[in-house]
Amino acid sequence: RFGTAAALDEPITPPVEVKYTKLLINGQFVDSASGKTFPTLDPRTGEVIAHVSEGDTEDINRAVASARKAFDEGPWPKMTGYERSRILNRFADLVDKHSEELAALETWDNGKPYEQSALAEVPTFSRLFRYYAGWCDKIHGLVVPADSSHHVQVLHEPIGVAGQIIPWNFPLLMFAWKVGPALACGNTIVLKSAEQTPLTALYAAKLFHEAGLPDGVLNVISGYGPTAGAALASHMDVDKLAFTGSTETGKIVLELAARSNLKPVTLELGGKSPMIILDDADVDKAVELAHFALFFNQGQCCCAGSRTFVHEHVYDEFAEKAKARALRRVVGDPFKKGVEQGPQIDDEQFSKVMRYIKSGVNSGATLESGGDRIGDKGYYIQPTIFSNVKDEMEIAKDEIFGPVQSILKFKDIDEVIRRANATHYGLAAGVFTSNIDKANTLTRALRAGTVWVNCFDVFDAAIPFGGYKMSGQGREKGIDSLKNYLQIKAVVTSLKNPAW
Ligand code: TXE
Repeated sequence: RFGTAAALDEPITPPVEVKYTKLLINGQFVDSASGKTFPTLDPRTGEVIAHVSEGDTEDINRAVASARKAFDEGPWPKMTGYERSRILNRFADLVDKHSEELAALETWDNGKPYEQSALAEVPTFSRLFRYYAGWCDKIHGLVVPADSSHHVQVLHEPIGVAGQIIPWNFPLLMFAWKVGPALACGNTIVLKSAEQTPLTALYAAKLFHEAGLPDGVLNVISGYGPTAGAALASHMDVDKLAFTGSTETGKIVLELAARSNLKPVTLELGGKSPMIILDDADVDKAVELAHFALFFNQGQCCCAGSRTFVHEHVYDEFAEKAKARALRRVVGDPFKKGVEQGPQIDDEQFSKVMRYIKSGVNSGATLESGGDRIGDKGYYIQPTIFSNVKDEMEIAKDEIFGPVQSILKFKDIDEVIRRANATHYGLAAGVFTSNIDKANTLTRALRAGTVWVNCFDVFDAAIPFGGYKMSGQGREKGIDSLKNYLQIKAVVTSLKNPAW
């Protein structure tokens, strides 16, 4: 079952070595001021991959000073857009050249299947930078009419030093969503990676310098949230903060930003996204899509379709087939070919997911499949399915962030709209139907930043992503992401001769 046993026998040796473990400040790899390091662990075994320099307040101060200098003295913000675009494109070329190493590091540090890293995430990573390279020389302001005799220009300027805090579930992609627009607009950056996955951010930043990025423009600090992360969020010389992570921590960083210098904050937070299967659905296809929507990336997606609402007419057939699909899911060493699911990221997330599985059982939901860990080391969890899930159960309300699918039954569209929207979250939603009118009703009624119709997790560079309600503020990717990194200046000039 779960195609696991052989895969878990002996961990495959990752085809890569760890080259960069220090902090990257002002173009140099340096030790942390305290000299401290922390271990980054292999989720397959819980063993140490490498010891990484542990940044704290003093390192954040050094990194911000370097980003400040690079912003104030240039050349980065003063370069032409075309020059900046060439560096971003050169970086994307280097990523493609080193794609296998990057993919292997990502999988080693995070536990996601190597095929996913190599075939989807690293190519998407370079694609995102090419997208933002395309924007560099197309960012411009406006001339607007005035009632009086004035010439009014609206200038779009880079906002300054951007602080960016990213999570561990998509270390490379979250790096791209943050760094891409900030650089395209001419800003400088201090990025704090997640403590669970510091390796690929350091590698990518090194490639950026090889591509010709001036020193100080992109500084990368590895370290913990309440220390390095909080120091960045509350820094008086950081002009803008972008954060992806839990809603709980999002509130903390927003408060730190407000209490320090009122820097504007974009937040991309948790979710409990509905995946709605209507009664006209081809059940086999719906099962596959809903399976992907939830189990992709070990269920560790902010937009995971974690409330699978199925119409009562197809409910029993769907639940039966969803169970069969979960039992076929191949779980194992993420470096092994054909593996669909690796381990959870760490002990904390593993325990959280196991706790929710217990909660599902105790609250009376029907455990259709899974429910246990796999093996006795690392953080592997069986693909788990609950049917007969009720809205008030914890597993239907909280973000589990693991391979646990909850299947709920509904009778009609008005009911499912009301129930799907009855959450503090509003990140994404999925709709599966062949009826265009029902699809249109749902896409407009659902209060979520993205609604996928007959698809899920489509993440092109140009598609904006972000949440309603407590799933966040602002949008990343697409044209909207640029607004996060621009300051708007109105220049009003008196016209000497209004007639002309
Ligand atoms: O998140 P945190 P964690 C959700 C998911 C998961 C839960 C907890 O439900 O189970 O959050 O995960 C930094 N000041 N998501 O604990 O704490 C931290 O170092 C400044 C959803 O990993 O939000 C890391 O870099 N920074 C999600 C980042 O915040 C702080 C992705 C995220 O960590 C900080 C990950 C502080 N006081 C988890 N405390 C998504 N939206 O995709 C922590 N950090």
